[in-house]
Amino acid sequence: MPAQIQERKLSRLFELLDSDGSGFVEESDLEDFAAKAIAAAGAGGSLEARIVQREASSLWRALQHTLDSDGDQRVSRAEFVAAADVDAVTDGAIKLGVVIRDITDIDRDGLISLGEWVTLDAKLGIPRADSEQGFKALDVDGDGYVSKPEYVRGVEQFFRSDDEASPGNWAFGKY
Ligand SMILES: [Ca+2]
Ligand SMILES: [Ca+2]
Ligand SMILES: [Ca+2]
Repeated sequence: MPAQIQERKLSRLFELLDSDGSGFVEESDLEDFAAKAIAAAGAGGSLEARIVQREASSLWRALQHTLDSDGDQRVSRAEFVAAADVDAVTDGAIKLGVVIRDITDIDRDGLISLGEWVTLDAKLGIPRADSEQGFKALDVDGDGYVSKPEYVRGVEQFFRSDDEASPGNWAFGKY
């Protein structure tokens, strides 16, 4: 069983993914999530956009194979929060997070600025205050940017850490 904090984090992510509020995450929700990240970056039609779409569809397949225990092609909240214990899903989610990071770095300076971060989060439906708090948490060295190592560590902590003090818990805002 995942720790309670991991259930809370994944529950938050579930709500972001289930954008139509149907109570289930389906393949179309993963496609929408990828499309929003691509639109936020203005990256439509690019090679990077295709990589994001491909990783989103790999993540859907991992979810379906490992978590859709009743086989109805949709993942309920209860099924989804079990993801914390499934490496195929957390690996896929971290990979998707990393390729989304690459397109979110709109000016390609290797760093995510607050402006780039909130642009993405606004599109994903994360409230501004949560987004800013998430940015501050992931910017561990406080230089005003989320570097690639800071980001990757944060996303890994979001999916894997059961420590209440991990900055990455804030990757998708309040949880
Ligand atoms: Ca299901
Ligand atoms: Ca940048
Ligand atoms: Ca930083």
